[in-house]
Amino acid sequence: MLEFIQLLKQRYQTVLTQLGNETVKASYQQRIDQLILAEAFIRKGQMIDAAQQPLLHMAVVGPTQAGKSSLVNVLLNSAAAGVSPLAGYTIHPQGFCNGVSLGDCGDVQRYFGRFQQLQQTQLSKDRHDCYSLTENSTDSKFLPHGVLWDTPDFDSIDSATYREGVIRAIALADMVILVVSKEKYADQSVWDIMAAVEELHQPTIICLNKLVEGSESVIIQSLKEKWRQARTDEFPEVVPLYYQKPGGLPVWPESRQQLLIQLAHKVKPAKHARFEQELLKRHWQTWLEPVFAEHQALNDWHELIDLMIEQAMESYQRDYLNHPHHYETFQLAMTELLNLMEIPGLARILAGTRQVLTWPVRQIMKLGGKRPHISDSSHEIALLNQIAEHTLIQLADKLLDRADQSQQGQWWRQINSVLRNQRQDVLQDFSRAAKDYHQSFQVDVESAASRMYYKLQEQPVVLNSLRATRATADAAVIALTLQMGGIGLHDLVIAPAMLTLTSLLAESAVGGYMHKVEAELKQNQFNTVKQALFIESLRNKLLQLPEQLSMTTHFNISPDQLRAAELQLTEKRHGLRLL
Ligand SMILES: Nc1nc2c(ncn2[C@@H]2O[C@H](COP(=O)(O)OP(=O)(O)O)[C@@H](O)[C@H]2O)c(=O)[nH]1
Ligand SMILES: [Mg+2]
Repeated sequence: MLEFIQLLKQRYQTVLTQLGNETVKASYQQRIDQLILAEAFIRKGQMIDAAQQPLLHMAVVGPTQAGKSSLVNVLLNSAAAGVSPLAGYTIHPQGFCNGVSLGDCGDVQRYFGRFQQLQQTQLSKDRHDCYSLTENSTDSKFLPHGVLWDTPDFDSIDSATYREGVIRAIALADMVILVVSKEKYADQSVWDIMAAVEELHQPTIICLNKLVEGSESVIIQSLKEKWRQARTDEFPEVVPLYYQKPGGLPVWPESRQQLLIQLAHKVKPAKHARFEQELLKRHWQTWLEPVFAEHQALNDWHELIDLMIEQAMESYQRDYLNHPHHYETFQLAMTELLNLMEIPGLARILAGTRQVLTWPVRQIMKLGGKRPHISDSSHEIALLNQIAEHTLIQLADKLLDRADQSQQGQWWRQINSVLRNQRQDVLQDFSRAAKDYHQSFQVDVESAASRMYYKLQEQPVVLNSLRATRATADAAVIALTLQMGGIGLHDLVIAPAMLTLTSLLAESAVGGYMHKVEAELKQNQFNTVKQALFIESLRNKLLQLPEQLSMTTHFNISPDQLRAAELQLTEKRHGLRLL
């Protein structure tokens, strides 16, 4: 699941850079933040699982200048955190150990992943993908043992650049100390963040800093309102911190000395896995919305291709298989039958040319390259190529319609341009497949001829009378002319001698059988053409086109990848962590 969330986040980041629409951009940015949070929260879960006794992490978060760093110092009873009157002074997560040693924090670096752990003094303004972890020897009256994190603000202008650090520090925390000042508590950014982390179920307190005596109850009331609008869980305890003389530090009230230690008891690491799952489920539909839309388009694309192929097959059937003047395959079987019949006077010459029809093609080539092969004059091949071309033209038309009408207009526009670029390639591949099919189908033609010939042998009277007929001799000459390259296949189909021979056979005792052979040949041909040309060549080529859609404008997460992730999302846990 972690990998999938990372992948999704990366795709969002890439696609975002290509977006023009500001509203969409903002919503994508929000999802990226949510994904960063989810990714970090899953890592936190892994950290809990791997540890014998998970360390307690506490994060101090809040808007700029609220006094977070100052409060960190108060809580630690030290001056470890950098305090400044300048906004956006703290820009890295900075952890301070309290009652634990650095050696106990080995898993923190694994949690932070690509973020690098540096000494506090090495943290630089130019690099945001780092954090510090510092041992602190002073004793704190207020803190439980663990790591206290000072975090960058999330509201100043520059915060976008170090936002990921804040999010990672927040997701690492088992409990949260929100610091707001009387000036800043109403900022939308504060409540956006508090809403976004609700699903992490972190025990929280609010420190209201820089208070002037007497103003507190009004502000707390208003804080409560803000909390209610952002969150559904209980309003947390508020610790008022009064404004001290200039340059002073906030003072933690003695009465609340135990507050954070008690809050730590509410931390329930065992529930983390459930919370993770809830978090993912809550956002899943929104996060995957553009992926679902692409899959829908992909699905429509498949359906469209299938529809086009059905139409193409109808044309093939109408304009070739069932067309009295165009259907040449059976006539070719007839010429082969003439060979087998060994017509007196012509048998020897015909036998010499027999290989013309014989598979494999290489043998034909051996006969000498000059003679055109029957495929070259085949009306069927020309027609098939025409149908393929026509199919692509119609497809392009349909794509333009979708580009105008569909919500995924962008997807259809781009697939159309991919199709335009690949058109020649698709047609060439088809044309090659058509030629291959035509040549290999001669085996079926020959076998149809042989079947008819065996049937004739069972009827010697018919066979002999046919042999002796003038029309047969004429037809045999036509066949010979065809095989010598003297005429093309189309001439064969309309040659009167061939027509006469065909009707003679049809009217003879083998007529019924001949029709059966012809019907079977056609059916076989229909299936073969559909499979080898329209499915294995054309359809497959077209189905692959979406793979060439730009990776920078599309998510290109496959339905399989999505299914695998969704399975993990819904799988019941059997004492094992699945996420
Ligand atoms: N006088 C006074 N100044 C404070 C108090 N808390 C914070 N400050 C000042 O507010 C400024 C910002 O504090 P800092 O802790 O750096 O805020 P951060 O940005 O939230 O980390 C600094 O100049 C602090 O000295 C306080 O209780 N009293
Ligand atoms: Mg600070």
